[in-house]
Amino acid sequence: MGNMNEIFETSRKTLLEVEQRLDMPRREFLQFCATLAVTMGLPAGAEAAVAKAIEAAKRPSVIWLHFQECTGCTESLLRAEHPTLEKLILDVISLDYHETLMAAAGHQAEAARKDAMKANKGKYVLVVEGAIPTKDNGIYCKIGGQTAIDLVKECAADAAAVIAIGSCASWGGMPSTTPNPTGASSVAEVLGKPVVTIPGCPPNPYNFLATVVHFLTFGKLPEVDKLGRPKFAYSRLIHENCERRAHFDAGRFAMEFGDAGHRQGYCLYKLGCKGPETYANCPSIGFGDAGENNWPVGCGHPCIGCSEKGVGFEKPIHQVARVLNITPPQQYPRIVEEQGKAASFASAAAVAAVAGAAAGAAIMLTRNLGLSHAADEAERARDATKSADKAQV
Ligand code: FSX
Ligand code: SF4
Ligand code: F3S
Repeated sequence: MGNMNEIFETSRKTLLEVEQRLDMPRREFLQFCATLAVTMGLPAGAEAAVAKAIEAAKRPSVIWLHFQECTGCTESLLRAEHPTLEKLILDVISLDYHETLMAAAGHQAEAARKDAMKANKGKYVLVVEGAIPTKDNGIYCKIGGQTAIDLVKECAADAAAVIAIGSCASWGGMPSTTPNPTGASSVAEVLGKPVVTIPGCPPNPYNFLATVVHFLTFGKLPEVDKLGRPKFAYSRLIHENCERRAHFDAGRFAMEFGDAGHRQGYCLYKLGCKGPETYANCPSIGFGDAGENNWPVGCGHPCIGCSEKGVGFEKPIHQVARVLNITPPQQYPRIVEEQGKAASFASAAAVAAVAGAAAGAAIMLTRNLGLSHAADEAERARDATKSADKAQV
């Protein structure tokens, strides 16, 4: 019991200190830690470890480079409310070089970068925002007389971790789209080694914060997939967690912007939504702390697949998405398995008509019924993922 009291006393004391340091009520601080722990997919109770790591205030030095981009990634971070970037700068990380936010300019700024790199050799985190132009020896982006290629190589050499933030740095993004006149490339391509990527245009600030806090809490970066994306944020298709998914399954689609279906919040698949082939947690965590449904589809716009190489900025908005992962709801009749043959368009249409579904439902239902054999489904999903991966390499 004595031991428990001691623990409570210590944590009360540190929380009080944090309250003063962050100028943030402790309830809000603990909520922030819990939100980050949930974003990282950590088990219940992990918020205590997160809080402890932040309380300890071992601020890692962060060098943040900007190349070919719109600065939307930084802008989106500025919109994170818990805590504000200002608090982040002052407390969670030590942002020693950031061209947009630092007061220094010119030689002073470059000196700050070199000093921070020297003082924190092997320990600093390098964050890269924007693609790197590689054509014509990289002359299309120079900072302080150095090309982006040289800068990223120089800064990565002694970094403890490299994080590519945004689609531009992760896979080339918007600047790399055809005809890619500057040879815009990703950080991993230029460094010739994998890095952690947080794609999205812009990416969700919580995914960045959670990645940094994971580094603080566990001393290592989170587990990633083969594209370098933290699994906690990019292991699910948007389509799997979309609040409009029930409409997709029932065949209720918006056919035009502003039509009755659109106004009633129907699925945006036929307006070109790329949620079925885009991996990201946008529907689960939303953007900008502005309340429920604050993400593209939630606001009535189809997902353009901004985080997914080969989809975002490549596929026309009017083109319907490949449905990578078909998971029909429980209540779907397993007609194919029971009858041993594929359902006809007429029978599917009849089911749709009986259910009183909209015209589009018949087509979707036929597609789904035609795929409802589990083995077929699995095979198609595997093939689709394989070709998607090929397209991404
Ligand atoms: Fe790219 Fe970030 Fe898109 Fe913009 O800078 S990911 S263009 S949001 O800002 O790099
Ligand atoms: Fe949501 Fe788009 Fe999937 Fe429809 S197609 S359920 S809008 S992610
Ligand atoms: Fe981008 Fe689609 Fe999310 S457009 S922000 S990946 S919903």
